Formats: sequence, C-alpha cells, structure tokens
Amino acid sequence: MNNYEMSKEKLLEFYRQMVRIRAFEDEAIELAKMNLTRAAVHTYNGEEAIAVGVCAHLSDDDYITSTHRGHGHCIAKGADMKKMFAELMARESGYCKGKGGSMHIADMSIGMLGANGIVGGGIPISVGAGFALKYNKTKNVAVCFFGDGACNEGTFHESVNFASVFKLPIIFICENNQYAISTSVKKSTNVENISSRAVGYGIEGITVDGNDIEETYREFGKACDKVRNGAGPILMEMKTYRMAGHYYGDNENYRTREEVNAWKDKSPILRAEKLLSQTYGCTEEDFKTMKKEEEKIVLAASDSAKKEKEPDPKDLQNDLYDATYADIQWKAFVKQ
Ligand SMILES: Cc1ncc(C[n+]2csc(CCOP(=O)(O)OP(=O)(O)O)c2C)c(N)n1
Ligand SMILES: [Mg+2]
Repeated sequence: MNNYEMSKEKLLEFYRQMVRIRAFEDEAIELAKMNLTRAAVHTYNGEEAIAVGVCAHLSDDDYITSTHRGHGHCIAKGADMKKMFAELMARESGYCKGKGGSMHIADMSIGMLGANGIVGGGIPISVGAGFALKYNKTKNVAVCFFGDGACNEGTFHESVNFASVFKLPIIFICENNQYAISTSVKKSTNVENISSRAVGYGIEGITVDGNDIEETYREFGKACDKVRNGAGPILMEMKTYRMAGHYYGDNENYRTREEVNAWKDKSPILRAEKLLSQTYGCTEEDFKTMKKEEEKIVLAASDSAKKEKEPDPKDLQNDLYDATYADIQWKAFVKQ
C-alpha cells in the first residue's frame, strides 16, 4: 500500500482525530461561555479533515505553521491537549505559561512552529523553516496553513515567490473556508480557485475538497512526496466551510442559516461516517462509542487543566525577548 491509499484502520484513526478536534472545540466554547478563557477563541469546527489528512503524512521533524484558528493543527500534529487547555485558561502549566492564549500555542518538540494572531504571519515563518530544511539537506518539509483572507496579503506574494525562486520544500495550504471574518471570499477574491495563483509563481497549484478526508489525505500525500523529493513548493487550496462563528461571540449576521445548514450535510465528520458505514460496515453504535471515548479524553484534559494554578504576576516580565541584550551583542559583533 502506498502512502496515500485509505484503509479501514487509517479511516477509523482519522475519524477519531476529527471527532477529538471537534470535542476540543466544543469544550473550548463551553469554557469561553463560563468566562474561563482569557483571550479570543477561534474554532476549527467543520475544517477538521484538512489538519488530519495533512498531518497524517508528517513526522515531528516536519514543520507546520498555523493561524489564529490553530487548535486543529496542534492536535493533529500531536500537541498535548491538557497544556493547550491550560494555555486557553491562562494557567502556569500552559504552552506559554498562560501568557499567550489560544493564538500563540507552539511546540518545537513536534515541529509545530506556532499559531499566530497576525493574519498571514505564519507564511514567511514557513519560508524560513523551509529554507533551513533545504540548507541542512534534509528530506523534511514545511507545511504552511493559512486562510483565504491571508492569501490577499502582501506577505503571501513575497513568501511564495521567494519559496519558488529557492525551490524550497514547502506546501502552502490555503484553507478556503469562504470567509475572512464577515467578508465572503466571493467579494474579496476575483478568481474561482485560489490555487490558480500558483501559475504566477511558476509552481504547481491544486484545489481539493477540504471536507473529504479521503481526498485531503490522498492529494496532500502525493504533493508531499513530490516536495520531499525536491520538486519545490506547491500551493494547495482546500475548500471547506467554517461551521461556527469567526470567534466565540460572533453574531454571524453576514450569512444566512440556510447557507450554514447546507454545509452541515457536507461536514467532514458526517462524510467520514458515511464512508465508514458504506465501505467498511461501521454502525451508528460504533460512531457513538468512538465519540464518547474521545469526548472523555478531551474533558479529562480540560478538567485537569482547570485545576492548574494561575501564573504569578511576578513572572509577567520573564521569558520576554530581550531586544536590548540582542542589540548589545549585535554591536559587539559588528565592531570585530
Ligand atoms: C495582519 C492582520 N490583519 C487583520 C487581522 C484581523 N483578523 C483576524 S482574523 C481575520 C480574518 C482572517 O481570515 P482568513 O485568513 O480567511 O482565516 P479564517 O479566519 O477564515 O480561518 C482578520 C482580518 C489580524 N489579526 N492580523
Ligand atoms: Mg477564511
């Protein structure tokens, strides 16, 4: 079996991961409702098949960069959910010692270079990572997740152009979830497929159905193999839909309920269930059991994070990048 064919075992594992991400997000919303989160929470509901299908092909030595909507990427890459919840609730044992919140979770031990509150901010970071991977002659890749809104920022153009010129091992993944906050992609972008922009950089562009786990897994697998083998960067657009509001508290007055409901039937979790029952004979009972098991794991992580202590205000100024020190070092270096 090659790297991208589906099997029952793989599909079951992917289903569990998608359900786990959904359960994490539903719990994050509950925590926000209880006023336990300390910064904005942007959930990944409806987009799970992208992170799961992509990260299945990556090792800890492959890098990813993420966005403000990063929980799904973190979980699929193997981040610790208790440390994530602790960060959301500003606890000392969180990924950033409770000082960063949802949009700043990073874990270098698994190649997760960070969520990012700056739209498009992860794109040039992935270029730096890709450059380092090539410079060190590795077979690893950098994967850059960003949104349809981010692809209209200048940094997208500069980054993809640079990556193309230097033939860097990067897969740029545009998660086209149809909106940038309240702006429909139809109003902001004058091409049918964002992947068609690849032509302008002399690289391959591919559009896939981002709600179909079989397709995201297979098509990313093929692209990833090419990039690992030196083909240079590829731009992939994964079409999907953000099922929840932009953030917890969004009134969603820019889209109709009919539109949202129409996408509910295309939910990646529902579609995986259909595939599992039609091809592999799984039952409703199986889905219920798996969902319950995953929810239990997620709730245990959340409950245990709730018990962690809050940071000591005395530590506020610790762990900051010391620009003054860096400046002194730089001046000393230049003098030599
Ligand atoms: C540089 C910058 N500009 C604007 C914002 C405000 N902002 C936060 S999320 C967002 C929309 C991003 O849309 P998209 O890239 O499609 O990602 P999505 O939220 O749909 O996942 C904007 C404009 C920001 N955080 N950073
Ligand atoms: Mg978007």
